Amino acid sequence: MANWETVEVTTDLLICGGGMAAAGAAVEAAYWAKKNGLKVTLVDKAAFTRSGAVAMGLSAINEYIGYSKGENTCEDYIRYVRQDLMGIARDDLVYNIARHVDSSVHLFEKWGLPIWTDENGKYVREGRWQIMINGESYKVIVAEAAKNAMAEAGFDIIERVFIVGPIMDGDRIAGAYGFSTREDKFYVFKAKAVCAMMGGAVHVFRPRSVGEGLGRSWYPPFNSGSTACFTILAGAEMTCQEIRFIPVRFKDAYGPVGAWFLLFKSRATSASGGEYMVTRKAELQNWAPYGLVKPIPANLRNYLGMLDVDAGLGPLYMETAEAINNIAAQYKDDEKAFKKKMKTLEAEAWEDFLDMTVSQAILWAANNIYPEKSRSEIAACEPYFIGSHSGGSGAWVSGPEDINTPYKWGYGNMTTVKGLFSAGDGTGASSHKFSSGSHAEGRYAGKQAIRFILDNNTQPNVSGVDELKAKCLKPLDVYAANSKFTTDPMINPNYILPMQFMFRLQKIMDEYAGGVVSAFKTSKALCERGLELMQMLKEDAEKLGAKDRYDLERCWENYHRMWQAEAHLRTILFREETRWPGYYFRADKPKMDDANWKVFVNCVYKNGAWEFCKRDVVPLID
Ligand code: SFD
Ligand code: AMP
Repeated sequence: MANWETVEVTTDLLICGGGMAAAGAAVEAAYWAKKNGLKVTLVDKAAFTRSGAVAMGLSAINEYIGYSKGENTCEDYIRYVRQDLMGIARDDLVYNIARHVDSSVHLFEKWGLPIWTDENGKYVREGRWQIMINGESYKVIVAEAAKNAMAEAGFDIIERVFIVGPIMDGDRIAGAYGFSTREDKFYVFKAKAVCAMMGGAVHVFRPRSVGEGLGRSWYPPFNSGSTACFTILAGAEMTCQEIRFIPVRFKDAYGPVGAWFLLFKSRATSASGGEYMVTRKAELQNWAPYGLVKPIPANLRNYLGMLDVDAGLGPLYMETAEAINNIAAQYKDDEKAFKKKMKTLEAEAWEDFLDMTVSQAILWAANNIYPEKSRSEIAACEPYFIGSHSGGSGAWVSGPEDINTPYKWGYGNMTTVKGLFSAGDGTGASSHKFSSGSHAEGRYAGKQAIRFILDNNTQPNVSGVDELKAKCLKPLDVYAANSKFTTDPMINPNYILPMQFMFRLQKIMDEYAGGVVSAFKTSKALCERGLELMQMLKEDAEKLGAKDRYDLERCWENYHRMWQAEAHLRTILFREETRWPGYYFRADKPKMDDANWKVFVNCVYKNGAWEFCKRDVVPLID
C-alpha cells in the first residue's frame, strides 16, 4: 500500500466543505461551540477564501425577502418556490430559510460586500427577489468572516483536504475520512456531528464544452457530487433526485441571464425573431395550474425555447441591443443624458459577467460582440444537480423545531442519519436559496448541530481505520502495480484512468438519462439500459487507477459523481410522468399526472440496495 502518514483529528463538530453553506455553519457553530466548551473543525478540499460556486464572484444576491422593509413576505416566497418547482417543494424548509436570509445579507453588507443602492439608499432590485451587488470578492468577504469567527474561538480550518466518505458508528455518524491534496497524508476525522456541505454536482452529464473547451460549465466543475455521495453512503434518505437544473445561459461561455431578463427586461427570440414565450404561450395550458401563473416556472421557460430549437428555429438569442436601447430611449430627448445612460448600461452589461463569469466577457470580446449593437446567442446547458438554485435534489432533512410540519424528527436540517446535517446544495426540496439562502441555511444547520452534540455528548466509536486508508489509497496501488505492463501507461487493461471513467459516465447520462445529445428526453427503456451500463461502470470503479495525488482526487470526484448519477437515473425511472419539461421529458409518459405523482420521490441506499417511496406534499399555507 502507498506509504502515507495517517493524521487523526478528533473534534466535536466536523464541517465538510467551505462554500456558502459551510461558511454560514462555521460562523454560527463557532459562536455556540465556544460558549459551550465544544470544538469545531472545517475541512475544505480547496482554499476556503476562493472555493465553491462563488469562487469567481457573483453579480447578484438572488434571495433577499426585504420583509423588515415591508417589501415581501416569507409566505409569498413559499408560493413562488413551490410554483417554480411545479408543486414539489417543502414549505417548511423554504420558510425557514426565507425568515433567516435577510439577516445573512445584512451581515454580508456589514462585512464589506458592496450592495447597489438607489438615491434613497434602498437596495437596487434586479427582480422581485434579487438584489444587485459588486460581487467579485463576495466569497473572500464571506470566508473572511467565517475565518475570523473560527480563529477567535481557537478552531481549525483545514484546507486542501478532500473528503472521500463518511465513517459510521451503527446508525450514527462518527466522522469522515479523506486525504491531503498537497502532501502524502491520509486523514481520519472523529466527530460527534458532521455537516455535509460540499456543494452540488457538475460534469455528471456530458457538457456542451468538449475538446475545445473541455471542463467549461456554468456551475463549477469542482462541485463533483461529494455531498450527495456522502449522504447516500451514510444511509440518509434522499429526495427529488430526479430534479436536475438546466439553466439557459449565454452560449459557450455560460454567462448567466438573470440580469438580462429581469434588470434589462430583455426578450429571448429564435433566429427569425419570434419570441417563444409569446408564440408558444398556448403550450403552457398543458402544464396548468403551474404553467399559468407568474413568474412562469424556469423549466417551462426552458421548454418553450426547446420547442423552437426542436422545430429547427434556432439558434436562440438574447436581444441585448434592443433591451439596452429601450432603456436608454427614455432619455432620447436629451442627447447628453442618452449617451451617458448608454455608457452606464454597457458598463453594467460587462460587469455582470466580469463579476461572475469572466469567460463570457472574453468570449464576447473574441467574437466582436457589442451587447448594445447586436444580439447574443443563448442555449440550454447540460444538467446540473444543485439543490440551492432552481433544481431540487438533495438530502431529506428535518423541518424547523418551532414550525408545525409533518417532516420533523428532532433537530432542524438533520438528515435521517443521527448527527448528520446538511444545507445549501446538499439539501433537497427547498430550492431558490442561492448564495444568501445557502449561507442562512448553513447558519441554522450549524447551530442545530451544536444542539445535537449537547444532547448527545459522546464520542462515537471509530473502527476500521486501516481498511478505510487502504480503500482511499487503492487507486494509487492499482496504478503502481500495473502501469509498467504496457508501453503507454494511458492504455492498460488492468485499470481505468479517472478521465476515461468520467467520459464513460457522461456518455451514459447524456445518451440514456436525457442530456444534451438526446435533447433532454428519456424513457423507461432508456433508463433501464442506462442502469445496465452504469452497473458495469460501478464494477470498474473498483479498478480506478491514479498515477499521483492529483489523479487520486480526480478518481474520487468521479466516484462521487457516479453515485449522484445512479440516484438520478433510478428516480427518473420510478416517477412515471413528465412533470418538469425543460429539465427532462419522459417520452413514454409525456404528461403530468397530479393524481398519482404530486408527491416527493425519496430513496435510500441500505444494505447494498436502493429503496424508493413516495412522500406526501403537505403545504404549510394555501
Ligand atoms: O447568476 C469539498 N449562484 C448564485 N447565487 C446568488 O445568490 N446570486 C447569483 O447571481 C447566482 N448565480 C450564480 C451562482 C453560482 C454560479 C457558479 C454562477 C452564478 C456562475 C448560486 C450560489 O453560488 C450557490 O447557491 C451557493 O454557492 C451554494 O452553496 P453551497 O455551500 O451549497 O456550495 P458551494 O458554495 O459551491 O461550496 C461547496 C464547497 O465544498 C467544497 N468541497 N470539500 C472537501 N471535500 C470534498 N470532497 C469537497 N467537494 C467540494 C468546495 O471546495 C467548496 O468549498 S446566477 O446563476 O443566478
Ligand atoms: P439566472 O441568471 O438564470 O440564474 O437567474 C437569476 C435569478 O433570476 C434567479 O432567481 C432566477 O430564478 C431569476 N430569473 C431568471 N430569468 C427569469 C425570468 N425570465 N423570469 C423570472 N425570473 C427569472
